[in-house]
Amino acid sequence: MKIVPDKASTIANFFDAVNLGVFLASLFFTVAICGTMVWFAFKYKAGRQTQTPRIYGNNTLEIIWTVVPTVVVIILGILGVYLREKMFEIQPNSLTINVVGWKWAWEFQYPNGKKTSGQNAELVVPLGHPVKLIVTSRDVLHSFFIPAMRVKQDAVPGQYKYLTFTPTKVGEFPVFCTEYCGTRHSLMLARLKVVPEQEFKVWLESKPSTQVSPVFLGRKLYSDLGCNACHSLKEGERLVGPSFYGLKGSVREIKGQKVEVDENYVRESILYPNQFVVEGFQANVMPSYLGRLSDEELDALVYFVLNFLEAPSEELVKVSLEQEEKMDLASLSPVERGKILYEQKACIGCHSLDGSKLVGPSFKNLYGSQRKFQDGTSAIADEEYLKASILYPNKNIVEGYVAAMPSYEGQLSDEELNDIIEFIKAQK
Ligand code: HEC
Ligand code: HEC
Ligand SMILES: [Cu+2]
Repeated sequence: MKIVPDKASTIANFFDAVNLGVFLASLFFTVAICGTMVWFAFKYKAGRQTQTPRIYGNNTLEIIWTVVPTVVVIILGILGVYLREKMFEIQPNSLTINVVGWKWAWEFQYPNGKKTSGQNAELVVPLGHPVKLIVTSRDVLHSFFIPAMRVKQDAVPGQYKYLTFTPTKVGEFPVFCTEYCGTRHSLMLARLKVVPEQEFKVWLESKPSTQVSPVFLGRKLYSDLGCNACHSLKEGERLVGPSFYGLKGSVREIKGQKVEVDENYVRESILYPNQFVVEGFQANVMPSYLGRLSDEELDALVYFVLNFLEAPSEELVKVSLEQEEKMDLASLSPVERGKILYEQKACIGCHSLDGSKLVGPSFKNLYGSQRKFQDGTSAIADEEYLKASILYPNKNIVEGYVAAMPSYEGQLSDEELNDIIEFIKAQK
């Protein structure tokens, strides 16, 4: 029987040393205190002649038994804090793997989309390479525990938590859920498989073609949901919102507190954009995407926003190729072409087609309707009006909205403008 699990990560030895230190310190004081107690109980038993000496204070003793335990506890405390720092230290070249727990299995997703899941799912990692796990849950609290790596992290629905380790030993190690999560909790197992770097590469590349990488999906959502209308990917480019370039790891101030931008920050920004507003930008401009994304989509979008710079460029090329394919469709009707522009020019981010209010008014039944403006004037939404609204959006601000729409002057050809207007006219 093994008392201590395999030591298979860089922190394992140090972890065990600290653990042993705590254990020995506890053992020493337990024996010293209980031993003295038992010894005195015998020595000064009732009926015996020996009497306890009368001691009226002993400064030397008092100092020793105050100072020694204090020093021991402080040393253990410092070692513990240092160990904790080590456990969550993120190396810049880490392999990032998403870990999702649900009743009752773990799922692992790699940057290229490869996924393993189900009972006894395999978490394959390369030997000697730092690994960062982003842990979350789809239902209740779980806890992700790899004894051989000496790391453990809660999996909390709606939050991203981290775990890092660097494996130092090839082999298979058990993974547990250590938070009671329902009847089949004890079967919520997985296996960590540490393999040589080369073998890992081969394994990672052998993926069924249907799997979509989070970067690819995230990049697609970034366009499809119209984030690109307001957020650039270029350094320092300011649109309606801040650029995503360099967002990862930068510091934002929320309610007077400095927080580092991480997965949780981005997730909150997408679901509750008005909870904290970036300095120098307008509030109430970004629409909430709460309820508009599946869990997988949200994970992918968050991943993309933070990691697109490090993403394999072929993934990004694949997206633009797919979009070009869509474009190569001269045979389409103006309304169909207009729909593509509606998506590509990011009108979709601010204007719905089903009557619901996003950042801007819905296009449903817009054509031919009476429009009221902030300054009290009004107009009928004819073709001229639509054209002016797209080219000079701030001339008339529709009642109940803010001036958030960018001008498309010079960004659309006459033909494209015409197609979009035809598309808007068709929204009945
Ligand atoms: C209508 C314009 C608009 C759209 C569309 C939009 N955003 Fe925003 N976004 C903003 C503005 C303005 C801010 C800054 C003010 C704030 O924090 O609310 C912002 C802030 C953010 C932030 C915080 C950025 C930082 O620098 O701290 C993130 C992350 C973000 N948006 C992600 C997204 C994603 C992802 C999408 C698409 C699903 C999206 N946004 C769509 C306007 C938009
Ligand atoms: C960043 C968000 C945003 C984007 C992107 C955007 N719009 Fe708008 N749009 C608005 C807002 C807000 C209004 C209402 C305020 C105003 O009139 O300027 C508006 C108003 C309009 C109106 C007038 C609507 C009415 O009810 O009278 C039209 C037409 C329009 N937009 C077309 C477009 C088209 C076409 C695109 C894409 C090429 C587009 N918009 C992209 C935010 C946006
Ligand atoms: Cu569990």
